[in-house]
Amino acid sequence: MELNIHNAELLLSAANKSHYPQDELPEIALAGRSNVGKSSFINTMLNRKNLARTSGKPGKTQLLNFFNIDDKMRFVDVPGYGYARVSKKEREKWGRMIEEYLTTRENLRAVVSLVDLRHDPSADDVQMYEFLKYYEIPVIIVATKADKIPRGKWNKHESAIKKKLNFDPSDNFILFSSVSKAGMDQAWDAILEKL
Ligand SMILES: Nc1nc2c(ncn2[C@@H]2O[C@H](COP(=O)(O)OP(=O)(O)OP(=O)(O)O)[C@@H](O)[C@H]2O)c(=O)[nH]1
Ligand SMILES: [Mg+2]
Repeated sequence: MELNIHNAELLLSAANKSHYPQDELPEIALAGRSNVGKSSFINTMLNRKNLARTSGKPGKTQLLNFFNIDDKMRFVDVPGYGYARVSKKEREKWGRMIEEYLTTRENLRAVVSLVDLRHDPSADDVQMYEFLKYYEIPVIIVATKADKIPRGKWNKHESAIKKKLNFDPSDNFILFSSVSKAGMDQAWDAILEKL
């Protein structure tokens, strides 16, 4: 697929099915802990500074944000999980929103599941991976913030993450940095392959 990544925009934000875009374009969703770098991933992949809004403030993204890329595909930025300072009620609302999207959306081709390369995956990270495997949703694991780990230690961190996730070797695992752009080409290859 020929994609002009410069032709990208936020199409709409939605909390439920009735507001999702109504067409057949393939979608790639971004999932991960709050602050892991989902919005930064989108910006880096699209070579934009702040198309998907990022901030030091976790829990900023509250809705599913659909980004149109060249009228050929979409990224769907999903609110992060595991942010401590939200009420139980909000967490439940989040759970329903994300579950509805992931289990019913026919446009969904794969989920890019982001984890922080520096740390062992959280219980929520493990649960998300298990959820995606259970529903047989194709998954690409992207380990973010690789610039914060010396290259000589990347392997060690990668192995620890794979072990904790009970990683399926047939899935993609990509080391990524929004700062150095490491892993960007690999991530595009993996995504385009899923469309
Ligand atoms: N050094 C470094 N910092 C990063 C990287 N990716 C993201 N960050 C920083 O991490 C913080 C959070 O990034 P976001 O992209 O907003 O994270 P998010 O997953 O979208 O967070 P929520 O929308 O709250 O779920 C920001 O300060 C980013 O600049 C990376 O690859 N390297
Ligand atoms: Mg975000």
